[in-house]
This record gives sequence, C-alpha cells and structure tokens, in this order.
Amino acid sequence: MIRLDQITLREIRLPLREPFRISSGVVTERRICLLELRDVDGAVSWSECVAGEEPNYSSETIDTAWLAIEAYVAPRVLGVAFGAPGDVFAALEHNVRGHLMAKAAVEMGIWGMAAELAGVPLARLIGGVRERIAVGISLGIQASPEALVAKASAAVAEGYHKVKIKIEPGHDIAFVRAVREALPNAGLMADANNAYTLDDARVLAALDDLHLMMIEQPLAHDDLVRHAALQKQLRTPLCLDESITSLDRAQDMVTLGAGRIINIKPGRVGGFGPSLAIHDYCQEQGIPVWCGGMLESGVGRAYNVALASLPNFTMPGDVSPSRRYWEQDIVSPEWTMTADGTMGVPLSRPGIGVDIDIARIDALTVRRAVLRSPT
Ligand code: OSB
Ligand code: MG
Repeated sequence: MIRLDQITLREIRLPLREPFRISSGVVTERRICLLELRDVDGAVSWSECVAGEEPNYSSETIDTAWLAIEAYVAPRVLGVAFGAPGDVFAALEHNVRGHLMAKAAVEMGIWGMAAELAGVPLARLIGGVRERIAVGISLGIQASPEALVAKASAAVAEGYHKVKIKIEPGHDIAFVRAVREALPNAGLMADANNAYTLDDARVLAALDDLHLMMIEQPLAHDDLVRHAALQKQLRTPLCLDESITSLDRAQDMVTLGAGRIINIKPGRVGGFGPSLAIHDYCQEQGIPVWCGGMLESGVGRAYNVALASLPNFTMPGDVSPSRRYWEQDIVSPEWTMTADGTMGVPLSRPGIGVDIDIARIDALTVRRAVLRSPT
C-alpha cells in the first residue's frame, strides 16, 4: 500500500546545448517541473512533468500543469491509500478531464516510489525484459540540407540506431533525400508534428521512395480519420504520437487503419498505467511501439528507459544520452550511450536507478511549492 503525505514541486531552468526546432516552435532552454514525493513513512521518490514551455505540442504547458497538480491532482492522491500504482490513473481519470501530463508526473512518481518500497528496479516492477535499449536521436529542423546531413552523419557515426528528422513544408523532401543519399543504409524517419494536411498527400508520398522506417504524425494532433485516409495512399508506415492520448485512441488507430506504429510517451497518455495498457494492446495487435521523448532531464529519462525495456518496445526510442541535451544533467550517473548505440537499463538497485543531484537542483530552482495532505 502507498500513501503520500507530501509533494514538493520545483521549477528549474536548464539550457539545451543546441536549440531544438520543430514545425510548431523552438526551445532553447527547458523549464522543467520536478516532483519530490514523500510517503507517510518518509520514503522519497522523484519524477518529472514533461509539459513544454508553450502549448504547441499539446494544450498543456508547465504553467497549466503546475496549476493542475496543485489544484486537482495532488489533492486526489495526498493522504489517499493506493493498493498498487496501477490504481492511481483511474482515481485521477474519474473526475478530472485532460491534464494528462500533470497526472502522469504524479502517477509515475508513485510507480517510482512503489519500486523503491518493493526494493526492485523500476524496469523490473513493470515487467521490463531488456538489459540494454537501442537508442535513437531526434534532430530538429536545420537551416539547410547540408547542415542536416552533417548532424545525421555524426549521429550515425556515434552509433545511434535511428535518426528522426523533423520536417515541415519547405524543409522536407530535399532535406530527407539529402540525408538518405549520404546515409543509404541508416534507419531514418521523419516527424512533422502536425505540419501537413491531406492536401499535401503528394508531398508526403514523395517520401515513400526514401525508405523511411515511418512518418510520424504528419496531420493534426487530434486527428485519426484523415491519417487513415493518408495511410491508404502511402507504403511507408505512419506512426502516431500526438493523436494517441489513451488506450481508446490506440484502439481507434487500429480500427481505422490510421497508423501502423505508436510512439508511446508516458507523459502524453497520463502515466505508466495507460502506457502499459497501450503497450500490451499493441503487442496483441502486432503493432510495434517505441518510447518517445520530450527533452527530459535525467529524472524523466529514468522512467522512459524503464518503459523502453518492455518486450514490445521493439524499435529504437528517442531516449538519447544526457550529453545530447545538457552540459550537465541533474542525476548521477548521467545517462550514457555506448559505441554500439545502446543504453543500459539500471537493474542493480531499487527505484529509478539514478541519484538526484539535489544541491544542483536547489541552485537551479526558480519556483517551489510544498503540497501536503490535509490531515
Ligand atoms: O514530437 O517527438 C516529438 C520534443 C518535444 C516535443 C515533441 C517531440 C520532441 C522530440 C524530442 O522529438 C525527442 C527527445 O526527447 O529527444
Ligand atoms: Mg513526435
């Protein structure tokens, strides 16, 4: 049984080593919301809310998530006894609509706490089967095809198993083709973050000749029907990201034929409970999944790594090492990738598998709130 009596929210600022540009915006510095959960016996667990600075990926931002955690999510878990972490999402779903990233931050922290209390690594608690996971990189939109080719070539030389290229109208076919010509055998894919409509089907069909592993979320963030129409016109599998906000939406994707692969981001679907349900459903349906990323710090990354160790995470995730994002991460050891393009799943200690650099976090903190159970 788990009962929390305190959640401390902190906002830290962490500059990215290079700006990350996608079709809907650019990030140079992450505003990261960290959670420190404490149970009634004083056990501690850390988690991260992945909401962005702007509402350009989903409707949530760090500011809406902060409010939602304070006002709606924390009051529904503080002082409440949960038999298992898998029960938390249902309790939050009952009478709070949306705010999935806010819910996920608390829900995942409780999974981390459960692993700590059970004395097992988080990956083992959820049924992970891999000791190492294959790593991919997500490259932001670059100024020129040449600049993109340089980044993609360097990534392949470093060992990355998959190179994801962000695209938008005007930065698409010529850019992806240049990378394919430079790297004929690399695992490549494109991610449009909703930048196209069905009227662009001919442009997207031009990508069909470039042997991509998949095209991620070309159409609107909440669309399934048009993605199904587009998938009928393409040989390349569509992978849905933004559109898959629940198990129901994953089932709809399969029913409609709106995509053939799912990028699971636990923050996007409300936490590990829904992530595990989507994973299991996709496994039954023969739909491969992989773990997406939201430019997480080492804290959020710990959860993504554990998730990616599940059996149906058969494709490389956007779970890159700390150095790809930060001069210095806020955990130790930092997340690293070996020359074979893999990352180790921490299996030698209970919980999320990394130490939290609290002194550094304190120094980086710009905002803090302590939420306590009413009793
Ligand atoms: O669409 O997958 C996306 C980052 C922010 C918002 C959306 C996306 C991304 C990424 C980054 O692609 C992946 C990573 O964390 O390395
Ligand atoms: Mg995406």
